[in-house]
Amino acid sequence: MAKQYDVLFRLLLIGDSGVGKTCLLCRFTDNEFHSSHISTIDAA
Ligand SMILES: Nc1nc2c(ncn2[C@@H]2O[C@H](COP(=O)(O)OP(=O)(O)OP(=O)(O)O)[C@@H](O)[C@H]2O)c(=O)[nH]1
Ligand SMILES: [Mg+2]
Repeated sequence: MAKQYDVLFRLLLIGDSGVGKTCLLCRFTDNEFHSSHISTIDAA
């Protein structure tokens, strides 16, 4: 089932790969930290 939202924000974070952009969003949205690095967009 699709995740239910009270409020939906769309954020664009730009920066070098592996600096922690996804982790920052995960911390704010779900209060979680993932120690593995899976590139959001694998452009390498
Ligand atoms: N020690 C430490 N590691 C972090 C922190 N933030 C992120 N990391 C680690 O850094 C790695 C990359 O984090 P991501 O959030 O995936 O990086 P990203 O900027 O989204 O990378 P791309 O999606 O490739 O652009 C992961 O292994 C994270 O666990 C932090 O605050 N402290
Ligand atoms: Mg990412």
